[in-house]
Amino acid sequence: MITAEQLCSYHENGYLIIEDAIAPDSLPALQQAYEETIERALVLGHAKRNSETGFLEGHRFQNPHHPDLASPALLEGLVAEPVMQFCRGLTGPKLAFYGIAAFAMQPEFDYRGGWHRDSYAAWGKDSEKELQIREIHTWPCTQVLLAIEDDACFWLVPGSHNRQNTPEEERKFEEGETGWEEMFPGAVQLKLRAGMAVPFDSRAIHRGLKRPGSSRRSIFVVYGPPKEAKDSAITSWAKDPVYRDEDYLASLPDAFRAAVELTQSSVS
Ligand SMILES: O=C(O)CCC(=O)C(=O)O
Repeated sequence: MITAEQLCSYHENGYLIIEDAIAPDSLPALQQAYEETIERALVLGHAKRNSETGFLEGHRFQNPHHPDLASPALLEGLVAEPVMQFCRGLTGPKLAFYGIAAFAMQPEFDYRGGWHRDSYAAWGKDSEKELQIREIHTWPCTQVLLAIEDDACFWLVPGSHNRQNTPEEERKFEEGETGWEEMFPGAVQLKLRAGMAVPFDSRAIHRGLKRPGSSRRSIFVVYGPPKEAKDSAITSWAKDPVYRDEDYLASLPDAFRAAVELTQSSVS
């Protein structure tokens, strides 16, 4: 049960850790489904295989919910009840599904994400739209990091989601001090156990960092209100007719189907 205190904490810090988003006894099936989805994506060309490593090129692929790939155990994980409760508490009862990035890295992969706000990438730092969006106190969209295996790669500056940069942050962004070796004041590293979920406000200053030594299996899924879905850069999948196939829709978990259909209505 997600409490009012947890929602308050999200509004204050820009993220929330949901401890057992995936029940421990559902984890092995989810982990196996994810490995199978990655392999199917590589075989069917939904993700590119690196010829040297034999695994994924880069650190992630998109749309593991494509009809060629969709696996019930994986999709059930994306709409796990604690995650849905949180998202409905934030957004309201009508919850659209915007998109997914599926992260998969082998132990030797060196992933050194830079510090950023997603609003910079989406609209351009200090553009009229970006400044307007950053002024909004409560942003109704949320990005959920679902840890399919233990994951200590995500870092975030609590409370940075709905305020301007401090002078020090501004200087770092302006001077390009955003590389993996940099630290932002107050940033925290989230050390997640498999099965935890972290909804976060992606306007916050954050980064991902995985040095060689451990693998990473995590999914980032974005939910938000139907109205904004048509303006989002990550909802283009919803225009593809393959996602409207009746057998595909009928195969989806109810909560996921409802969220998919709201996005489809919004973009068409
Ligand atoms: O890899 C991560 O944990 C963060 C990913 C990220 O920065 C992003 O999706 O914007």
